[in-house]
Amino acid sequence: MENFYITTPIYYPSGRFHIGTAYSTILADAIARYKRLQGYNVKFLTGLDEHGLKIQNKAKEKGMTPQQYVDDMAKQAKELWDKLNISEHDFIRTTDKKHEKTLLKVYEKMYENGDIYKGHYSGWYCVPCETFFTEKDLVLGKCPDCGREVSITEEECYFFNMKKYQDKIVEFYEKNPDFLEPLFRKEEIMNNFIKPGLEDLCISRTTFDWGIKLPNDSKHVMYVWLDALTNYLSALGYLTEDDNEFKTFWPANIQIIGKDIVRFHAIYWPIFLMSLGLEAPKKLYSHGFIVMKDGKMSKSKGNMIYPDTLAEKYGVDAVRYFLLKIMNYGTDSEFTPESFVERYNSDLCNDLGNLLNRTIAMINKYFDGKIKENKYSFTQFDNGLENIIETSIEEFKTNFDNLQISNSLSSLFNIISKANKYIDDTEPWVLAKSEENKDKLNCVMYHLVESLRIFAIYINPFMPDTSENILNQLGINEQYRTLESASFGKSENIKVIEKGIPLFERLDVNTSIDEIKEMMK
Ligand code: ME8
Repeated sequence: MENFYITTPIYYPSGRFHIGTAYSTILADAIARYKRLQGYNVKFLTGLDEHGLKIQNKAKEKGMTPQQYVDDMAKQAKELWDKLNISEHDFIRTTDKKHEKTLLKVYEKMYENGDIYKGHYSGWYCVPCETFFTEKDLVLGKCPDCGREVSITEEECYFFNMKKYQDKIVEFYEKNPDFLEPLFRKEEIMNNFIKPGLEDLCISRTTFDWGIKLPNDSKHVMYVWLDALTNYLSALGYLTEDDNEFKTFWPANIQIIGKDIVRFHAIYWPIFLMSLGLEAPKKLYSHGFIVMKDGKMSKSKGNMIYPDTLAEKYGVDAVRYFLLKIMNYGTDSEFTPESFVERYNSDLCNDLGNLLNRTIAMINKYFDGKIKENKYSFTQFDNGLENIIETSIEEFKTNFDNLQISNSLSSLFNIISKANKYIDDTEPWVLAKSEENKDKLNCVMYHLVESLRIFAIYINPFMPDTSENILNQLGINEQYRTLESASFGKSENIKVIEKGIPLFERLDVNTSIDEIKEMMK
């Protein structure tokens, strides 16, 4: 069995997890699930980035110790992933002993290689971002990442010798032009950061103590980014006695990140790996941000939306579908209550839900719930639908493999809209009027069942419950729920449920929009 390792960023537990954080995890989950369907041995990693001044301050605000605070947040994160139906995964925390063991060894190895030296750092420091900036990095005197105030800070620190790797990172990108997607992000990184010349990176701090102490100088704690990036290795037991998973799963096949942390993953991360003599991940995919009508989500604007609140009201699959559908490849997309309700009603309720309901109702009405398999075409529209299924699946695969996730969903929903049209074209209610059209009618029903069955198999990674629900209502045997069986004409002995259960209840547009607005805080 081939192995497949996929990771999400490890999130800062600095507040309740919003829909943006959920997007990265749901996207990674959809990929992990699809790879499992394809038969890969998948390791799916997510977790929390628990150290640093920001977390230390947050805990203080709440009157808790940092450890108590992060324990509480880790519980919340795990509950959220359960609620959002995130499939089997490993959950790494940077406060795990396992992580600390690897991190210390990683540091020692880099130190022994001569990549770390002691010096002084003076620069503009942004506390929330925990990043130093040079004068020219600042935008109107403020942090270029978050726009907040920065202050001059000077401290003794250990540096990682990035300059030593300047040529190697350029060469790495020449040899691996597809490493970072989308391509325009690579251009940005190349032009704005690599080509102008790398600066050595300060990898320790003395101004706070909520972190892992350097093994050779306990006044210093590890800088959050060296700490955080190492999670992808520590979760596999790298440089510990139990490193089987490391041997099995490294290098990662794909690492999912948001556009805000590309610089860390596209420059420092491959360089750290070079220093350790390790291969870089095969792919780094940076997605865009979910934004609101008035720009970035933020508590102060009162425009935050939480995935669990949304899922409690409208169902997990609707939230998963919506996020995966609206986010275009690599760019920002807007969340609006209007678009959520519109997609829910049109794609899920009208197109998909109605197709299933009509199909089940007709099979019950005309055939007492049971139809025969029917691989032959009886109407002039059969071949057309069979071809659509085939080409849509091919399109789906190409889109999915190219991380065009939203388009891959369109490919699948094309089957649904064409199957709906097929009903209008074949007019089963007319065929039902005469006994001699019985075979034709059976054939039409069989085509509808097959369209829904194949759709349900492929939609599983995106909407796992809906997929199962469709297959159950259609009475599809286990053997016809696999990817191998997902082509036209495979299923047989169909006995559908006696009374169909709606997959998605139609939403009243205005009421629901108001409800969602109410949820936004
Ligand atoms: O940066 N839309 O953690 P973080 C889409 N701990 N995705 C969003 C988003 C939005 N509006 N907001 C956040 C950190 N994300 C570090 C990472 S990894 C070694 C360390 C997602 O909690 C996106 O994937 O700030 C982004 O990269 C991540 O959350 C940042 O999470």
